[in-house]
Amino acid sequence: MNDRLIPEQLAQLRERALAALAAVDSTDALERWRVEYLGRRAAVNTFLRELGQLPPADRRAAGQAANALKAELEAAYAARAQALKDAELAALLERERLDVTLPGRPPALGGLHPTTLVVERILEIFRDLGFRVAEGPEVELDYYNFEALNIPPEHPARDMWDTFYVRPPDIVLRTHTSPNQVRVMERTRPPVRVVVPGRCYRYEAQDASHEWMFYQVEGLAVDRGLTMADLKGVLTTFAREMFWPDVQCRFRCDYFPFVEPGLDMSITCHLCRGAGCRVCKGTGWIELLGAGMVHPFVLRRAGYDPDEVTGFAFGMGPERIAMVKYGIEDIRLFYGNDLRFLEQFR
Ligand code: FA5
Repeated sequence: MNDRLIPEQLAQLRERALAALAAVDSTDALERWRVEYLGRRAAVNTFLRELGQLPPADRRAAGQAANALKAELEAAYAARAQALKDAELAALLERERLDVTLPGRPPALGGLHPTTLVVERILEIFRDLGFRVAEGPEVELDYYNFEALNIPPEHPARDMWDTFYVRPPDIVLRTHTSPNQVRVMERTRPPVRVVVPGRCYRYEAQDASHEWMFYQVEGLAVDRGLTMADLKGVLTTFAREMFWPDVQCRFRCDYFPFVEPGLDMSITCHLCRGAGCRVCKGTGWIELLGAGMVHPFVLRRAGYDPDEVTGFAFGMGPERIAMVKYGIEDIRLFYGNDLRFLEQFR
């Protein structure tokens, strides 16, 4: 080793090492740098190991200079390592930074089902007319669904209601809400004014106006001296509240074993206002409900005296009412679970 060259060699080494360190941009590169400039075979360590080859007079100064350089490189290494760590942390924070001023993502809000909306409105109208709300079981006894309603076993009118049997022959899924006429009368004394909403089931094919599961709202009023005029008055008032004030109601004779006389009520078609269209099948009328004066047989079965009191009853389909109200042309949309349909009623 040429002693005069020593300071210059160390200075060059220093410059190279520091320049290389400045270019280090990752922990891997930093490790490679450490091995090259501070490792066992690094120039500065080789230099220190070979100090003994220098003339004794030069050794001390050369040793001090080399040690100083080594210390400087170690310090620079530590500083660079820290800087890299800081940069990594800063990048991480930047990636995970929360901008609290960003507009939030609104959660998807649910809404009430159109059937629920209509059932609630129906109940509200009848509450205002002095009716109270009751409920009854969906899994029903044949007795309440049929027999107590004047429909004995083998009666041909059973064909009007295709029935799901839960346990034949005596337990069924109710085919209508009418069993609640008897259930309510059994536990109340007249006067009675009650509406009963709920699901009904029928073993029948689906089409644009028929579902196998649908809702009904039953109505029942029993008191001294109730007549068909009361029935017509209540149902007409209901239709005016539910639809529009000048809605036309049409009552026609119909047959249900548990009423006498029996009738059905239609209203003018909402789409064509009576002119005739696809929805009303050209008739200008849409059938909404069945009704009638409670049959003396039913009153007697429930423990009432038909010579003392009379009553009227009705059963309406909320889906059919919703179809009129919202212009829905197919009942299968109600329980098809298509959000594009349901979201329109939010
Ligand atoms: C009845 O169910 C009688 N219990 C109604 C009644 C009550 C008459 C009290 C007299 C006294 P009906 O089967 O017609 O009658 O049904 C009544 C209403 O329920 C229909 O007008 C219709 O709006 C609705 N409905 C009946 N079947 C279905 C069905 N498959 N899908 C959707 N709605 C239906």
